[in-house]
Amino acid sequence: MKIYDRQGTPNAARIRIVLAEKGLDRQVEFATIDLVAAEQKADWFLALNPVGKTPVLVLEDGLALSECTAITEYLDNLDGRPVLTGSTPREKGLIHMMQRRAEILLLEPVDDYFHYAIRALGAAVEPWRQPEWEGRGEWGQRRGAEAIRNLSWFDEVLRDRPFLAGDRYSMADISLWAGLGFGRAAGLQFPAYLGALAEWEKRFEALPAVIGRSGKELLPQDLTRR
Ligand SMILES: N[C@@H](CCC(=O)N[C@@H](CS)C(=O)NCC(=O)O)C(=O)O
Repeated sequence: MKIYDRQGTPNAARIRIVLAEKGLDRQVEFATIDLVAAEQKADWFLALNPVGKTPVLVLEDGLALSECTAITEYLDNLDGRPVLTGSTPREKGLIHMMQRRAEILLLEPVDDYFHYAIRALGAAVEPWRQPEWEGRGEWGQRRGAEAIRNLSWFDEVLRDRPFLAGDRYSMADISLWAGLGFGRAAGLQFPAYLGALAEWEKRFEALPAVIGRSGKELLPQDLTRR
């Protein structure tokens, strides 16, 4: 299997955690995509994923899977013992819903903040807004504020369960964690008073698939100074 991604980006991190959880790290070859140089918008890459985003997992038979959720479903079910996407209908439904909420309420607004409030990936990817754009990303600013507000909902959920979909972690928690790290790296100031969320983050970072890797191996550092 081959993965096209860029180490240190939030969506690459999501899949790298899945690979570690499933013990699949060694069965995958990585190819780095230069996101700042817009390699993800080149014709050869768009033939793999017309959305022009990473990661993409290419299987031995040539099938190219994009979207972290689809890639996670595939990897989690390869050994017939899914642990991140649920095994009963109830678990699957709940995990899918929580995962999507982590995207809608956090990852997507943070991504909009990154692309429309700060310089993001730069001129090769977003030429239409250079250089006049600086400081004018009002919509991006509003999306950043939404991401901050939405964190309270996750805090409330995590007050009465250790992980978003219950007693064990799932792909929903991976998405939430990636959203938090992405937001911080993009310069969003998340409130410190959300105690249940802070405890959950410690629990998540102590998981065998994550421990010791939460620094720049997995997450972006400072995205505000490009
Ligand atoms: N919904 C997609 C999001 C993918 C995504 O936004 N990837 C980022 C890297 S973290 C990317 O490739 N960005 C390049 C661009 O926006 O041109 C997924 O789940 O895989």
